[in-house]
Amino acid sequence: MTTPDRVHPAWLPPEAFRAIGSRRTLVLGDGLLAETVHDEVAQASARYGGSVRRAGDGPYDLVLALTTAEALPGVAGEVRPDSAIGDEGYVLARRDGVTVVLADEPAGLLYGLFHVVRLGERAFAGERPAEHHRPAVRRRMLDHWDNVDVHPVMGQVERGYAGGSVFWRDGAPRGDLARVRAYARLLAACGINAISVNNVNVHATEAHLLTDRLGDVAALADVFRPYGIRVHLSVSFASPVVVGGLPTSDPLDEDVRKWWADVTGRVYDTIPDFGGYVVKADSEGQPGPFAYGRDHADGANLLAEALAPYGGVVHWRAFVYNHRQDWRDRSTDRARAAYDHFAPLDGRFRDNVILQVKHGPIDFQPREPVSPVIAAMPATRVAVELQVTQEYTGQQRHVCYLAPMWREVLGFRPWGADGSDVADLVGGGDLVAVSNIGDDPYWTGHPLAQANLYAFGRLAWEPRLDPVAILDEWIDLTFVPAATGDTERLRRTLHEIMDDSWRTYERYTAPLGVGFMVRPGHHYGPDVDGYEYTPWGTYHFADRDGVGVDRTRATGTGFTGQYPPPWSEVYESLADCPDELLLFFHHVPYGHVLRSGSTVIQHIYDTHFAGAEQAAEAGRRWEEAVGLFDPALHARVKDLLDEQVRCAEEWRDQINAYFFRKSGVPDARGRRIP
Ligand code: GCW
Repeated sequence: MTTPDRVHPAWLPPEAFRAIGSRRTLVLGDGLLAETVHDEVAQASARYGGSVRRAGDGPYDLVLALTTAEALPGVAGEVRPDSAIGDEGYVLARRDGVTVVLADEPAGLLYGLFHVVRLGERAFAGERPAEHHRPAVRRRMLDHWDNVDVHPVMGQVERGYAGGSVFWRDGAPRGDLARVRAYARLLAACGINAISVNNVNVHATEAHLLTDRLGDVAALADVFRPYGIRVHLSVSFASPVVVGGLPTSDPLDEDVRKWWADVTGRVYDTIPDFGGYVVKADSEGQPGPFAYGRDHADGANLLAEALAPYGGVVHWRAFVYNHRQDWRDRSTDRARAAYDHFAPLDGRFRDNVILQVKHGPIDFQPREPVSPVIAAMPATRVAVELQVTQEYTGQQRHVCYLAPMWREVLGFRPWGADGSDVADLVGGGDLVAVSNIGDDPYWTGHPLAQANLYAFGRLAWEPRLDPVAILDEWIDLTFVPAATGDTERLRRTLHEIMDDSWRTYERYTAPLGVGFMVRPGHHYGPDVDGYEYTPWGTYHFADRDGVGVDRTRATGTGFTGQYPPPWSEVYESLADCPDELLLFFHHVPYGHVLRSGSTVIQHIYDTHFAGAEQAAEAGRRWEEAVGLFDPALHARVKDLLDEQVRCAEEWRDQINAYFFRKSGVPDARGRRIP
């Protein structure tokens, strides 16, 4: 695989700062983040011949100022709003040839600066009425599944597809703080403001990050702080036993409570702006309150109580299910598990507990309904968890631009057309995602997977952004500033390859929302029955007559009843259920006619032929674009597209052959099925 000789700048190439760096800028404000803004402008100015001015040393082309500054010069004073701008917000305006960014707090200045970077020359053209920008979501967080020690099965980064960790290597801090700083900068530029720095599966070494290895976490916090990013830590629920030497971790035990209070106090002595704990409890073998006959409210409240005096929060994951279920038992339904565990606890969590819910009820499949838990807990703070790392969406070997999927999730209205959508529900709260970066020179393995990280940050800031527009922003930052060729063609090529890539991926993988069908263990590539007779709860139930999981109340597991109306009715009904989720909710004969008019079996054949063909078409588009991109990047993407085309054909042939052999129904169009 081709590799560049330096770390790729992603969406912050130096050239993206040309517009700012070639002008006269005033930065007015004190504090760490204002210094960051000053340094960013100074570096850009040094490169492009502009200057950072002092107050009184006008004229200026750009003013970045805190509203608390004693005297705002000229137009900055005129555009200053009467009402509060907010902690992270900013006002952008342009008048009389001066572009102004005003903020109440330094974080707003930083986000305003990166907005000007995004606009480039457009920020300095014409007039611009005052626009008020503020994040819709208060905490915009990335979870790293990075291990400190190399895990014997999962490696340095669990489910990481971009090399090792940028934080840890072989049991120790990696020590490359310049790389961490470059990462912090990229995250701030797309709006991320919180990060957890270790895997939610907390193994023996990682448990010590909370205590004797806290200094390693503090060193990272020091690097993230100037970019407005708070550090959080995944902790083991069994910490009192594992690192504290207590005989129990029972959440109602007095010594256990005192232990957490003491330890947490020391954490805040060391890292005063520490964000809080992330916990995966009673899930896939991780310890939790069930061992003591307690429930998840008892468990989460224990940690919340310890964090409360310092303003810290617990992200308590709702990914709790029985991973040792008997495949013969068709009444147990993994999709039900999170709701069954957590909905009855609504109202019992302390207000600094945030229940972190995966966006779908199963596990980050390319297509799932939105988790019913998100709407089921009005008295609980709920965070939605997305997966930027492409565990089930091509593992950063396939192009799969995920913003369209996330946009659908955020736009879902659990109570129907007149009710709130998921974006409203997380508004003011938390949106979390599992990071997709590693120590790969392109950060994300597949260079085009950078767009997913960028898009997550932007959607967390403004959940109603259009995925195509986000992609344009990303292209304009990442490729256009340094491009030498036809930038319109470059843009067009990337849109052709990426805009619909999630749906392409969906077409050539598991059909109609049934999910999984991946190779057990590593989860890459097709294996239709790979999980069918296992304890993991991810089945498709295909036989000679039909396929799908009956989750209806009438004849199935009753999962549809976890939704409020209208969805409880829509999903229950064979006639009304959306095609793309049909096999998630219903077991149907192969001849069942979809809303689209096609039969299930013909739909399977058609989408698999089409999906593999679309992958091949993407490969051809990319080959034609040689010369428009940096040669090393072009070569890396080409290698990966070759693999995607191969793998998509493998999916097509395995899925089509499997269902042809089960059903005996030939393809109506007579194509070759092996
Ligand atoms: O999908 C599963 C992954 C695990 C992961 C788990 C989780 C961190 O296969 O690797 O563990 O989800 O979200 O906790």
